[in-house]
Amino acid sequence: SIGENASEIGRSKADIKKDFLHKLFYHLGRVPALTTDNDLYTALALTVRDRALRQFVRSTEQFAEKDARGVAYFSAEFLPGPHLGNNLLNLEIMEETRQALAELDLDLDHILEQEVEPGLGNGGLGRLASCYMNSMATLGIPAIGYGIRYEFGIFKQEIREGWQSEATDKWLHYGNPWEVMRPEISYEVKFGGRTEAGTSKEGKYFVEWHPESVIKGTAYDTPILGYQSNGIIMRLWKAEAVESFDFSIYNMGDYYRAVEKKLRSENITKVLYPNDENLSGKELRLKQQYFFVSCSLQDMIHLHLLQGRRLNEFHEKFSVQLNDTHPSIAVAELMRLLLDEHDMEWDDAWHITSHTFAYTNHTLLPEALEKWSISLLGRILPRHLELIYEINSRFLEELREKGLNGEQIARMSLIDDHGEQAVRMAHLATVGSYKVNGVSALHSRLLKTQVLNDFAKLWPEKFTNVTNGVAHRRFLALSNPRLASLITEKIGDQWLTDLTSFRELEKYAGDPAFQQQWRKVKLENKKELCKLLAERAGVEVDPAMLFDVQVKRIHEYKRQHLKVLHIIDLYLRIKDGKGEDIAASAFIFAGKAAPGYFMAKLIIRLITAVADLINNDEEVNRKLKVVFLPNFNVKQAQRVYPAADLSEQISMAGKEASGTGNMKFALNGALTIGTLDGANVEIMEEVGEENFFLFGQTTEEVQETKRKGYRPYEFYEENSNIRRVLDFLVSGALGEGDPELFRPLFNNLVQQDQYQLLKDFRSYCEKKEEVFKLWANESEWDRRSILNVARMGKFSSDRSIRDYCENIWNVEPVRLRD
Ligand code: 26M
Repeated sequence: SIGENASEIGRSKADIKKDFLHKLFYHLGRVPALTTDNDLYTALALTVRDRALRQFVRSTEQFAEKDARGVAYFSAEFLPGPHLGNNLLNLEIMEETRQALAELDLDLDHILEQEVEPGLGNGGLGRLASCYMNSMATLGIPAIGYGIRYEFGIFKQEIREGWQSEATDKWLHYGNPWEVMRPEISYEVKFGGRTEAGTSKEGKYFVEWHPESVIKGTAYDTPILGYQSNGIIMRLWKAEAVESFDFSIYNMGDYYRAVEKKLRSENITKVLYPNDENLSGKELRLKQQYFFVSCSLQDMIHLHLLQGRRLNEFHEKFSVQLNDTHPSIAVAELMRLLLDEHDMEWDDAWHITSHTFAYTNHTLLPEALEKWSISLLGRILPRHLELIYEINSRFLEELREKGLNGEQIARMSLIDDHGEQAVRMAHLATVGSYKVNGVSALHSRLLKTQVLNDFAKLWPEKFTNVTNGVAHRRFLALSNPRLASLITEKIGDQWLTDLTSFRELEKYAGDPAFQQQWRKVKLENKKELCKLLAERAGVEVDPAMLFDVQVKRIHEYKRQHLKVLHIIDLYLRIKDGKGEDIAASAFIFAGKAAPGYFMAKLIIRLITAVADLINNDEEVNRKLKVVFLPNFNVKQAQRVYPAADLSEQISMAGKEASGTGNMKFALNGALTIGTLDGANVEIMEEVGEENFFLFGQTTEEVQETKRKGYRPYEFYEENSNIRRVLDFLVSGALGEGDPELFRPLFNNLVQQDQYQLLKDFRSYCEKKEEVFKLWANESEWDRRSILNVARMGKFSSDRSIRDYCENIWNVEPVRLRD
């Protein structure tokens, strides 16, 4: 087989060195004496890509041989992070490569630094998709990830005069050595126009769609490796014009018009939309969603038929996981392909469709639930709108037959009739899927009892939970090599494929010698982060301080400003000469705000203002430092988690669907201060309440507070601490002396406080006192840190993927031969 023929690709130091020099010379036209850093990076990446592609080819052959059932993961976002280091780890050639380069007087770490990561996602949802790719590959799941090859990923964040400013992310500027373009794998996607119904000679009803425009999607494949052997691909679609215009038949005027058309077509995959932005009415966003879904389904059908199978058994061979509602137009598109392009009858097509898809919900925030107006849908996808109406009318008829009342039926309809008529994409996804899951136990429960309650009552067996997990190989083995080695020395390395074996660390938690080694690792990691903080934020931090870290997208529900209010409280205490019990702390923040989200941007401005005040005040800056690290991404994340002492997971209960940063921190030995929200609940359950700093209201208490009529103003009036801190916001002491700068935040907190910061403030401050106290007891802190890590086994994405396989996909791992 082809896979066997490629076996001359070696893994020894000598093989790697030879291939690296070969790439440098023949691919890039360089000799070692005359190279740029990017040449070195590209040559090494190509050397490693060969090996990654070989794994992919071999895995694919074995999947095909076994005729195994497979998974297509549909996601509008992927955040793979830097590939090079991860691939070296998964191929187990890190040391060989390091030595091969050293013989050429080159430093692997310096080369790793050069990689520009693909920022093709916003945050948690996109990163989760990439963690799952690694775990599916590791477990031998026949899988493919389908998505969009955005030319510009998530914007690059810069801080200018304390404010966020956005720059375009030109991640393809130096080329992308990891992808393979597949010009022969391309599909046409139609947009706009009108439909026409007719009856064939045989008397069969049919619909023809006469589109206004047609765009071509071309596949770009990136191999994603699992640990030790398997490789799968992430297939991303790029939009292009259909006609390859022919010089000779155009005069000059038409030539330029043709070029213009080409440019317009390419617009579809130009740029990733930031979330937290009001996307309703964003025509291009709808086009992106439909574009990638249509290409992917056509590709799957093509593959299926190519293997000599019948379309009737499509759902027996594939499960399609919808990563949120972004790809949910797939339900209508598969119906269209089966009905209009493959002549199937409605009932057969619906059977296949509704047994193919499974839907993961990632948020309960009402403003984040996708809706597309009927007018926009009708204009861009006229055939799909008809199909959605038909799906809806059959569904509502079923409800009527079951005896549901008009109010229930209106609530469940795929069409929202309040204001401008719109399609509720979560309802379409739920009706069109055989399984629906939330991403943590709490979130799945709230999904069933609140947002999708009517559906859960109708189809209780459809609803399930899969708690998120993280790629522990990337977020521990790769990014925290010191801790990884220390652990491996103690318990061996089987944790790389079985994180639950970390349990064996428990017996060393109280061992003073081990604690000391543990502490030393953390200190070294903190020293390294200090370099980054000095370089990128211009702040000198003492590595002995308590590193108290909150890194995640900036959003009011995540309550970064709760942490800021507490910092101000500490500052005022120190100024009053009452700061003895405060542990010397570095408060570190990072995260992007959606460009149009004013409050989130103001929170960043508040952090930088507090940082300026505190870091420059000789009276407090030996005790407190505040840092905002710009442009948080996967690369930076890998340097932050290993250096954290305290992880801030302080969202208002009921709002964070899961969180995954919480897991990455705990895995690296940080203790958590957090609410009972998302996966925090399960983390606390695993590590033990006594090893977790819990504060704040529960989801039920939050809802009760709201029901009773929450009046944040009373906290301002009655709690002198809160009043002092809030008044400070508008005192002119912050942000160049303009007392009005933070007025919108002040007003918001005192008048609405939608996320009940003030209600949880006292509880948070009290918990921080406990944190400070424990920090003074080094060995007890270390003991708890070790126990946290020892009990993280559940939160590997390997476990999540096994759950998906068993509860949703009904897919068996394929035992792969080496
Ligand atoms: C959109 C418009 C206006 C305001 C907010 C939004 C919006 C908010 C969240 C849109 C999408 C959102 O969710 C996407 C997302 O990334 N969700 C995250 O998914 C992770 C993986 O499951 C979870 O760990 C996070 O808790 C969840 O927020």
